[in-house]
Amino acid sequence: MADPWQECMDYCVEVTKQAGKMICEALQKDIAVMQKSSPVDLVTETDQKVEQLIISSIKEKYPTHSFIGEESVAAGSPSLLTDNPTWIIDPIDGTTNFVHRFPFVSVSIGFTVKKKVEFGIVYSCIEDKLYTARKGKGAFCNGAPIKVSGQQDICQSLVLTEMGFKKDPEHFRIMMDNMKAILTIPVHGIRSPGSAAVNMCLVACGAADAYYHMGIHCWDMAGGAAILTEAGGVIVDISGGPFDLMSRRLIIASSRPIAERLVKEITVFPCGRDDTEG
Ligand code: 2AM
Ligand code: CA
Repeated sequence: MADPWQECMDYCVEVTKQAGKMICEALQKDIAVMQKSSPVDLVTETDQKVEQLIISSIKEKYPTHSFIGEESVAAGSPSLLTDNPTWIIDPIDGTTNFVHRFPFVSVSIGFTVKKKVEFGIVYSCIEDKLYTARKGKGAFCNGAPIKVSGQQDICQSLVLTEMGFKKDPEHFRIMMDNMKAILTIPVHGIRSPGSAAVNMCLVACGAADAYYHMGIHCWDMAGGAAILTEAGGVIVDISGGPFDLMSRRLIIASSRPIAERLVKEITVFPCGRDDTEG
């Protein structure tokens, strides 16, 4: 039987490439920066224009599908995941990197049907790396198959995380204590590339062995989740239970022992849900 979602994926690749081109062109010009929830939560005109381009292109072809886009949600659209085919879009993942021209800036799109991710596309556009994954068909970077490192030993691992926007003192303390606990296992190191979607792809291609984060959103995770899973990675909730796309938190790893060890080391702070806020 023909794959019903392959055509959507092929179209998504084309739209994502156009979006990446728009971002790279914007990087050549002055960037006007605006604030969202706090002085360190940034947005630019390019975030908004790229999301408009992606949503209008897809809507034209698939008018009955649903959309959850970072900038549309910021403007008041609901972020409820239903059984309807749904495109979950981050037009620029790594907006702070974009503003500083720090070279990890991505377009991330995940496509769900009945709340399950069917495919994911992440385009790290400055690096010109296009990551793609269709459920059951493997993960690829620029067309070449990728897989996780398979590392089992946490002491031999490189771990990714991000520092977050909210500077609630208690969250800040837990975030720092978590990093200290992980560094003293010890691990080889902790890195913060600044784009959740790129982080997931770095684990998917074996350049890092784990990534954990509390406070991100479904649009930061949806595309990367498909890529990581298809590359043979493990994805769990920060507490070790099943991963929940709307839960705003995750641990991913190259193997189950590494994921389980991180679950033990990490103290969880509340970060809300995407489907109950705003
Ligand atoms: P963004 O660039 O789309 O805003 C770096 O902090 C990474 O975490 C980026 O992928 C950033 O996405 C994402 N992120 C989104 N919301 C966040 C939040 N509330 N706290 C921390 N990181 C967040
Ligand atoms: Ca974004």
